[in-house]
Amino acid sequence: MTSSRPRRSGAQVLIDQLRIHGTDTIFGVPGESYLAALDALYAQRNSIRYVICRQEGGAANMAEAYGKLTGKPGICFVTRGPGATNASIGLHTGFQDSTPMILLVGQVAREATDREAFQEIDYRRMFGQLAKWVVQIEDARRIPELVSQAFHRSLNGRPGPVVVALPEDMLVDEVEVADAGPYKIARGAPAPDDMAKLRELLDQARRPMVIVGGGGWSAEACADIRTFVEANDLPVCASFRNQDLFDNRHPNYVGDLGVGVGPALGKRLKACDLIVAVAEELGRVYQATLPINSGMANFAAAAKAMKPVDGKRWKAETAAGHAEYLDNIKPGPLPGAVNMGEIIAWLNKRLPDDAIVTNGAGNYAAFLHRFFQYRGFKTQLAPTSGAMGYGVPAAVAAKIAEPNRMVVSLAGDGCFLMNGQEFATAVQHGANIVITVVDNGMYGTIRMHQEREYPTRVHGTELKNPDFAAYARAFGGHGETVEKTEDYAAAFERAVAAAKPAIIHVKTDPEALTSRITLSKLREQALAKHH
Ligand SMILES: Cc1ncc(C[n+]2csc(CCOP(=O)(O)OP(=O)(O)O)c2C)c(N)n1
Ligand SMILES: [Mg+2]
Repeated sequence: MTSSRPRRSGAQVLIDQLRIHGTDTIFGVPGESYLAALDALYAQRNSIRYVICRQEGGAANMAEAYGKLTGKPGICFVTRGPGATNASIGLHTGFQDSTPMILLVGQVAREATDREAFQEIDYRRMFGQLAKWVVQIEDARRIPELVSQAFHRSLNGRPGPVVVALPEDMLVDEVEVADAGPYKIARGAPAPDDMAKLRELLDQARRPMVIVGGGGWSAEACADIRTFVEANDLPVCASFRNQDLFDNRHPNYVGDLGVGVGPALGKRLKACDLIVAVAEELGRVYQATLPINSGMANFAAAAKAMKPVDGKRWKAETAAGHAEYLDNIKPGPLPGAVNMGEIIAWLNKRLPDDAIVTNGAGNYAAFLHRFFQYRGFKTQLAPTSGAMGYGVPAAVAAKIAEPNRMVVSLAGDGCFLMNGQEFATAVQHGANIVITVVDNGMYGTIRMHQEREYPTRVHGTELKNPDFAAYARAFGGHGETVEKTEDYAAAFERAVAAAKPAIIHVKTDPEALTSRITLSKLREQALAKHH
C-alpha cells in the first residue's frame, strides 16, 4: 500500500495539530529540548505568534491569562527541568481558576528516560496535582490523537491545565500520520425537571441570592443570567475575582464575596434562605438542595427561559443590597498623601467600559476589587489562586490578545517584582500596558497578618524598593512617580499618551494598610487582644 500522506517530523505534526485546534499564540521561553518544535514554529510564524518571555513563570501566567480571556486553551511552551519548574505557578493558577491551558514541555530523549538524565523530571508525578492530565508522547504517530485529547481534557467539564511532555528525539522522528480534526466540546445541560424544581425553590424563597463564579462562561451566558436576574428581581453577587460576570453598575448587583467582603454584604448573605450558586463542582464542599449538572451557558439559557416567579417580595431587598454596595464603594479618608480608594474611583470613571484590568495578590488588590466597578465579561484578569506576580504577565497577554482595548494593571511593590521582568516582554512585543505599582515598602498583606497575630514583632515583611519609574525607562518604557492623589490623573494620561508600556510608581503610606483599618489601629487591637 502506498500512502499519500506527507512525511513530517513529530514537531511539524505537533504544530500542525495546534493550528488545527485554533492556536494563534504561544507563550514560552526556548530550550534546546524543543529546537525541532521551534523550527516548525518558524515555518508557521505567519499563523502562530510565538511570544518569547523572560521567565517561564511569566510565560505560564500569560498562557493562563490568555486562556481565561479567550476561553481557548492558552498555550505555553517551555523546556524540561528548570523551565518546567518555573512554569508550575501558572498551572496552579489555571487549576484553581478553572482556566483552559496546555503546557508543552520539551523532554529528555526517550533512551535517557529514568536515568536522571540532564534536567529530567517525570512530569506525571511532578504535575499530578497541578494539572487535569499529564501525558508524555512516546510515539510521534500518536501526536494527533494525544494533542486532541489534551484540548478536550483541558476544556471538558471544569476547564483546567493539561501538560504534554515531548521527548526531543520523538520531535525529530519522521512519520506519516493523518491530522485529527478540530476539537468539539459538548456541554451538559439541565435535566428536564431541574428548572421546574429550581423555580419551585425560588417561588418558596423569601430572601434569595444569586452567586456567579467559576470558569466556562461566555458573554452570551452572562447576558442570559442578567435576563434571568432582571425577570425575577434577584440580587446578584460575584465570587472572589469573578467580578466581571455581572455588570457591577446594574441595579441588581450587590457586591463581591472577596477576601475583604463588605460587612453589609456579609450580613445580607447570612440572612438568605436560598442561594442560587452558578459555579462549578457540585457537592464538593456544600451540599446543595438541588444540584444541577450543566455547562454555564446551558444553565444560563435555561434560567433565561424559565417562567419568572413573583420577585416583588424581595425587590426592595435587592434595591437595598445595591444601595449598600454603592455606599461601600465610596472612598473614605486614608492616612498619607495618596488615597488609593480615590485613585481607583478615578480610574473607575476614566477607563473605557471594555478596558481589561489585571492584578496579582496583595492588600493593594483589595482596593481595586472594592472600589472598581467591573462592567463586562472578561474585563477582569485576576488569580483566584492568590498568586503574586500575576498582574504584569496577565496584562501583557491581554494586550497581545486584544490590542485595541486599554489594558491596565495594578501591582504591589512585592507583587510587581515577582514578574516585573515581563515588562521587557511588553516592550519587545509592543504591548502598551499601563501598570500602577502601589509601593508601601512592605509585603503589606503579610505584615497585616503578622501584626494581628504577633503585634510589633515585624520580621521578614519590609521591602527596600527600586525606583520603579526609572526601571520602566531602563526597559524602554515610560515611567511616572506619584506621591499625591491629585497627581495621579495627569500621570496616567501621560502614561497612556506615551504609547509605550508604562509604569506609574505610586508611593503610599504603610499606615494605609487596608481601606478599612490603619496599621496602628490593627496593632492596637491586636495588643489589646493578646494581653
Ligand atoms: C507567589 C506568592 N508568594 C507569596 C504569597 C504570600 N503573600 C500574599 S500577599 C503577599 C504580600 C504582597 O505584597 P505587595 O505586593 O507589596 O502588596 P501589599 O500587600 O503590600 O499591598 C505575600 C507575600 C503569595 N500569595 N503568592
Ligand atoms: Mg506592598
